[in-house]
Order: sequence, then C-alpha cells, then structure tokens
Amino acid sequence: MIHDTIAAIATSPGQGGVSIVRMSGPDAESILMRLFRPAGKSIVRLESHMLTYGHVTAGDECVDECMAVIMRAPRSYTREDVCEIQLHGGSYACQRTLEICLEQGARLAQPGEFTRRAFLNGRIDLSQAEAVMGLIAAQGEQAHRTAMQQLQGGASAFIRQAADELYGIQAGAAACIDYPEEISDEEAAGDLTPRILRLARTLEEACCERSARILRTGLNAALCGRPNVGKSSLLNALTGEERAIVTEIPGTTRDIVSGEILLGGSVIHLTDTAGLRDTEDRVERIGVERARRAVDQADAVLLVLDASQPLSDEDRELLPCLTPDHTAILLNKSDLPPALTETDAAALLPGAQVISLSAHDPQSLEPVKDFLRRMASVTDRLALTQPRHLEAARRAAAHLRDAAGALETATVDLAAVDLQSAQLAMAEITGDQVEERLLDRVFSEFCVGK
Ligand SMILES: Nc1nc2c(ncn2[C@@H]2O[C@H](COP(=O)(O)OP(=O)(O)OP(=O)(O)O)[C@@H](O)[C@H]2O)c(=O)[nH]1
Ligand SMILES: [Mg+2]
Repeated sequence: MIHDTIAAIATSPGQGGVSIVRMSGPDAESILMRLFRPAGKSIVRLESHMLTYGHVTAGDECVDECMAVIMRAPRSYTREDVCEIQLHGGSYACQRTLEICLEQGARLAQPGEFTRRAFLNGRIDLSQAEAVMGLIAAQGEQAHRTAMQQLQGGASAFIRQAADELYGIQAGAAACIDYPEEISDEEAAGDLTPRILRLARTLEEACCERSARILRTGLNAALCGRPNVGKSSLLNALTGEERAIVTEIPGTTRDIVSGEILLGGSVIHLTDTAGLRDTEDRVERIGVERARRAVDQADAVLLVLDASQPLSDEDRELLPCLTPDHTAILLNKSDLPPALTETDAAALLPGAQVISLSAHDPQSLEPVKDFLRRMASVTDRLALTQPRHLEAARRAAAHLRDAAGALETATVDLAAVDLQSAQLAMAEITGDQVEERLLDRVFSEFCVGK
C-alpha cells in the first residue's frame, strides 16, 4: 500500500507558457488547499476535474497567479487523488511552489513514480507503463504509433493470449501428473509437444530486434566508403545542412558526424564516417576504426563509390561486412566523365540496390531517400517492441523448448517445471509477476514528474 503523497514538476525545465507542479497521494488535496487561494471566497471544496483560477501563496508571500485542478481518486492518472497547479512557465515560481508542497508534507517524487503508482494501483499494466515513456521519447510518427499501440494494450493482449494457451498446456500436463493411470507420459507428450512448439515459435516470431529498434528509435544508416568519394557531401545534401567538412583532401573526415532527417514519418539517423584506408596517421586510424564500428551497428548502409574513378581495393574492403538487402551502393559524382558503370557496381554486392547520383544535384538524391524510407518501413504490426519484452519472450520460448525436450526424453513432471518458468517469464512483460528490483530498473528510465 502507498501511504505518502508525492510531488514533482511535470513540465520540462526552461521558459515556456506554463509549468505544472503535480501531486499524487492521500494528502494531495489538503496540501493544495493550504497553498492555493481560489479567487472568490465562496469556494470551500474544489470540484473534481475542474480548473479553478487563483493564487499560490505562502503566508504573506504571493508566489504566482495560477490554475489548479484536483482529480479525485479513482478517476485520475495514478488512481489516487491527483492535484496539478498550472503556473507561469519559468523556473522560480515553479520551484518555489514545489518547495511549498514539500514543506507542507509531500515527498519529492522519484523518476516515473506517478506512472509506477498507476501500475501498482492496477490502472495500467507494466508494458503500458513503459509505453508512456515511449510516447514521451517518440520523435517521429512511426515511434509514436508504436508507443500508442503498446499503451492501448497491444503487447499485453499478445502476451495474455500466449499465457492463456500456456495455461491450457499446463492444465494438460497437470492432468497427466494427477491421473497417471489414465493418461500416460507418451500420450501427454503426443498431445502437448506440438502445442508447446507452436507457442515457442509464435513467441520467437514476435521477437525481431532489428524491426523493433527501428520502430522505437528510427533507422541508423551509415555512409561509408574510401576517402574523397563524397560521403560528407552526401550527408550535407541529405540533411540540407553543412554538418560535415568537405574538402578535396582525402582523409578530411576523422570522426563520426551525424545528422537526422524525417522521411515518411520515420526518423533516419545518418552517420558520415572517415574514409576507409590504411593510414599511418593516428587520429585518422582511430576514425577508420570508428567507421567500421558504425557500419557494423547500422541498420542500413550507403556504400559510396566515386563513379569518375576506377574501382580500388579500398572500395572492396567493407564488402564482406555488408548485407545486400540492407545496402545501397551510391555511384557518386555522376556529373563527371564516368570510369565506372552501374553493372560494375552491382557486381560488387549482388542483390544490393545501385543508385547513380551526384551530391551536387538534389534531384538525384530522391532514390536514396526512397531506399531509406523502404529500410525504415518495417511492419508496425509487431507485437513486441521493447528490449525488455523481447528478452523475456525469448526466455519464455527457450523454457518452452526445454519443456518439449523434457517431454521427449524425461518426464511430464520435469516439463511442468519448464512450463511454469515460461509462464513466469511472460508474466514479467505485463508485470503480473515482477520483483521490486525489476520495477526499479524499468521506472528509473522515466523522467521525474511522469
Ligand atoms: N563533381 C563532383 N564532386 C563531388 C561530388 N561529391 C563530392 N564531390 C567533391 O569531392 C571532394 C570530396 O568530398 P567529401 O564529401 O569531402 O568526400 P568524403 O568521402 O567525405 O571524403 P573523406 O572525408 O576524406 O573520407 C570534394 O571536393 C567535393 O566537393 C559530386 O557529386 N560531384
Ligand atoms: Mg568526409
């Protein structure tokens, strides 16, 4: 049970139209009424869910003109009494109001504590609580849609359906354990194994880390290639900003330079990297190592070639690390007399898309944007998108596979233990079965005031 009242500033720091101080807990209303003077003396009890105009005061001190609202339990975000005070946006009045709330008996909320209470009081499950954070973090339409689906119970519905199927399987195993003379281990295995394996496959198929990451945070695309082919020029042309230094000197870019663009509702994080070559220069060598790492970590790669120069060994260096489906070969400098054809480029990495273009001609970049759009448009019908959920679902699937193995080679009793472990792993996703430590980890990633 939660007995205390928490308070925090819910809006982000800095100047703005309004700032909001929020309280939740049994004393929220009495604390509010000690610091809030409604305009018009007749108001003795604020009506729930109605904004009231007045002032925040402390003794003779008038802190700010404000609007205050009480949302009485259980019709509130946390299912407790929640009060919010809308002040003028700025740091002092807001900080001072929070201070008065604390002087009057509230405790400073920890990160995510309001949402944690919403979870503990049963208003939302754990995956929905995490979706709130996803909504706050969403930069593009795609990430927003993914978080909204989760908030509306998408992940929970999927896991609850899987858990129901598993309860059915567990009931079958229990019947065999309780009535061994009626159901033999072999009969139970024949009936249960296909169901267990089907459920394991369903969970595994819902776990696509790459798609989930792209949905959540956008596509990471790396520009790579040998020095002087025009990687930095392309970064600048694609982002429409002079982000990276461009010169005719090979080895200009030494570190990772990034830029973001929004394409088709998805955020694309573009990274320009140091040109790949063997070099004695220490700084450049570190840059080349970072470039390789960026390519390894990228969801999609733009391998840039200089179409006015013949192919070199440096152009071929990265080929073994590239996946054709996630790579586009950009034949840059197509405005110059050609030394390379699209056929030469295509032969480097069969299956990869080849695009002729010039960093100096914005129109020629459209097919690159189409490629990035295609890479970012992973299915948004994924049931699970949070790393924590993917990890728990994979663990559940592994326990199910162990259970199927135990049915083959050992006894139903042993399989029942694995089935129970699978059930517990799934319950972690919705929070039906969680330890305090796990909650601490989940909510520590939230911001204060949410
Ligand atoms: N004609 C022509 N020149 C280009 C084009 N793209 C880039 N350049 C020129 O090529 C030179 C190198 O461009 P950068 O963008 O610095 O090349 P980079 O691949 O980033 O080079 P490093 O940072 O050294 O690896 C510059 O002089 C650019 O102006 C293009 O499409 N056409
Ligand atoms: Mg460069």
